[in-house]
Amino acid sequence: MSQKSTAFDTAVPRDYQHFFDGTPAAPRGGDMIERRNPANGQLTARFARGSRPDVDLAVASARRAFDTGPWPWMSGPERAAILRQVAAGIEAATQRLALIDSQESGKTLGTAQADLEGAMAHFRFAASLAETERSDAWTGAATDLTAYSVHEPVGVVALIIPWNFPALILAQKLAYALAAGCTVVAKPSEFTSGSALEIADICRRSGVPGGVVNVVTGFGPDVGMPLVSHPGVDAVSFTGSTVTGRAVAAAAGNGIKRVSLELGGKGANVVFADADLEQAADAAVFAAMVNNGECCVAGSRIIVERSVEKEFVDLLGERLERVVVGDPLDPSTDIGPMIHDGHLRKVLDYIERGRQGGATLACGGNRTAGGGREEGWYVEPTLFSGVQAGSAIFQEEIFGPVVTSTTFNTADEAVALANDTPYGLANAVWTSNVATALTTSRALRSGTVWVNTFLDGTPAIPFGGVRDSGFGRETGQEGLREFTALKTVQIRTGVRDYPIPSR
Ligand code: TXE
Repeated sequence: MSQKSTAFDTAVPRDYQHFFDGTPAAPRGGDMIERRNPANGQLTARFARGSRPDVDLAVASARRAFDTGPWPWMSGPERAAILRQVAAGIEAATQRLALIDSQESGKTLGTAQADLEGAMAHFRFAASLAETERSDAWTGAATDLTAYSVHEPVGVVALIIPWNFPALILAQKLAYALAAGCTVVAKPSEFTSGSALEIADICRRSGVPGGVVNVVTGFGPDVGMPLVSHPGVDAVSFTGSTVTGRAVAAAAGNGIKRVSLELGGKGANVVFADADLEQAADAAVFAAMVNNGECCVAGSRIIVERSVEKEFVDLLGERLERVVVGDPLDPSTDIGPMIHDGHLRKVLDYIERGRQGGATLACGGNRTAGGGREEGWYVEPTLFSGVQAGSAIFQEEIFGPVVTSTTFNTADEAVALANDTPYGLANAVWTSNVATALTTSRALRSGTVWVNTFLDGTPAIPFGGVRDSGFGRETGQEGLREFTALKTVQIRTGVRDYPIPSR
């Protein structure tokens, strides 16, 4: 089977339909959503505009595949072999998929390629989990009772995907749901649906039976909510905003469905005076600018010890001045445009609030022509220093190339500042002192803490948040467990003496 799939003419818009039962399906209503490339405003794709009848068909397809299909009953090694084929299929299609994600989201081609490397790694790691699945046995509880547990697939799962990492976040959920033996209905973002549909087709070509992976495209209220509340869906895995996550959790709770939520963050980079400041500054720029700053684990707040604040802000400023804003397809570009004009306005509005709130604008702060478009959706890398903890730019997720700097005097103060937002996804600590690293990382309230590194990890390490960043874990063994339900089987080999006598 050849999975080679090449790049395409970027000037020609691609048309996509839904994907049910292993084949494309036109939307019931017949409407399409037009997606314009945020880098140049040109039409890049049309997606089916789904509605409730499309959701019904997608869920029916996944339901059939789960209730009657071979997928949940296959052995781990059989599923693993297919998941590795999916990884190979993504590898063969990397150039095409990366172009699609870049054109639809505005992320640089390099970031899109890195996302696909990550996606392949998730499919390969999930394959290894599928073939090494094991559980507990209780053999000593009673002489004639043997019990064991089984991690069964939870059923039909809804995966709701945002626009910032279309292929990667899909893979962080899909690979593990498939490894567990679930069937899936994915709803990608209405801005970036192309790669999810292409990956669903790669799954089919790799041997995933029809109906196991379904994709229904459209807007959140039209497709996402009917999907979450659909009685045929057993569990929901959502990545997106806290506001939408609350509504998703409420609907899932109402249906007594398993739900996991990854809801963004406001990560801190806590820099102690004894840290390697050059290294910390390199990481801080990457942490704040990666994926155009549209990243849930962005290190968008610098919390720096007062004695080195000036030095550190200067190091950051020098580096940020060198960040290249421009055409996402140009290999020299570091950051591309914002996802859409409404988001651009939101980011610029935060910058304005920062200016008016008394923070010092150390660099950037403007919309820029970036890739040559006079009216592009580009924002300069922006740094505010002297930022107060109560301000909006310190508290709220900006989701753009904007980083703030705030000072501390003591380690306790540093921790209090880092924890002083409603979020709890990922933070980092920079220090050369092991005791400082251990005590600070313990006190930070977040699902991940990096020490002397940022955005590190492998598929084996679980990822997720606490507080307003959500709950549940993706990736690793824990990521698989989000898609399994524990059954215990108890076998009595002797004759039991019942307390109520039979008559
Ligand atoms: O997110 P939404 P948006 C944050 C970031 C960004 C903000 C808004 O701060 O600026 O959220 O982004 C689907 N029922 N993050 O508006 O609305 C929607 O179609 C069910 C952080 O794009 O949460 C899309 O597929 N689903 C985040 C997905 O939810 C609904 C990544 C996310 O969209 C729905 C993205 C509904 N009622 C944004 N409404 C992260 N955690 O990384 C929308 N959706």
